[in-house]
Amino acid sequence: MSELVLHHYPLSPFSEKIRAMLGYTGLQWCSVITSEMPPRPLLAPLAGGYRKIPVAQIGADVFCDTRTITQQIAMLSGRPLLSLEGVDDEIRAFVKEADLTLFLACILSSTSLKLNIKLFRSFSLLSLFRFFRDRIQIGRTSSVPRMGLGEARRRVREHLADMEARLARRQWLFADEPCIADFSAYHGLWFLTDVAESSLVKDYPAVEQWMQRIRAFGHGVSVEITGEAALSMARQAEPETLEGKEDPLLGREVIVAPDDYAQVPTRGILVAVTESEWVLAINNLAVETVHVHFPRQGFQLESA
Ligand SMILES: N[C@@H](CCC(=O)N[C@@H](CS)C(=O)NCC(=O)O)C(=O)O
Repeated sequence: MSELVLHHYPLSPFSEKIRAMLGYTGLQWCSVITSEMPPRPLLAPLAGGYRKIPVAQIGADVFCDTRTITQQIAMLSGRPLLSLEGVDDEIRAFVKEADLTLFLACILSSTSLKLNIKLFRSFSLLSLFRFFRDRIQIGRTSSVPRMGLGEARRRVREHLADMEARLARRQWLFADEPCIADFSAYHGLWFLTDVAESSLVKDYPAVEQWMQRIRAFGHGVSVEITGEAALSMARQAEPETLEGKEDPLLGREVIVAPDDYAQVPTRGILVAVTESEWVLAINNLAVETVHVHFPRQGFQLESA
């Protein structure tokens, strides 16, 4: 099996979750920097309509959503605790909350002059306008219950207090080594602290030290490649053989979309159904055939 390719952009919190995990595992990876919003013409042939970031790729297999990406990292690194499949229900529930409600609470709580200055510096005026318009549109079409700034800050503080209590007992949130929950809890706080430079975490010393331990993992060993090179890797590879269970929709054209926000659908032939994934075959001139893996949790599938 060939190397893991990560399609991401520097300011993306969910990408930071994966970059930190790659640093922790020491896996080598190829980095493709993509833009902060569509159009992403070199990624679209690989991921169909799926528009969230990050996306990972191993040859002609494409992994959408960090739920499928972490499963691959757990397998490649031999560390089962890094995937949802390798942990118990309590940890899964924590990750679900951290990746949705708490992530959104952290993003809302990150609104600050410092963040705005950073955004002004990294975008042209026109792309900044497009960026805000894009994110407002994502918010408007989201199915996640809205929360105000006060509510967001209150939730972040509650979350930090819970983490502080856990981290007073041990170095990592649930085990004596990092598990998926540590990386899920980290990325929203990374955006709040390292990108928006909020001081909210300062009142929680055990959390600050834990963040420092995760930062120290770095991002591992990566080589930057172009989007064209990633497409050619997919063209030159065959998708991995799949094992799954029976399903009446197998072999039929289906549509898969996230059920929370940025619900842009992907259309393809359903080629495998497992306990945790739906896999769609997509064909186009740029890649010939790729298998696109979606988690079942947090997504909806319907016949096309
Ligand atoms: N559930 C997804 C969430 C990914 C997500 O929300 N990513 C953000 C960036 S951190 C995103 O895609 N924003 C819109 C965009 O970049 O186009 C996952 O676990 O990968």
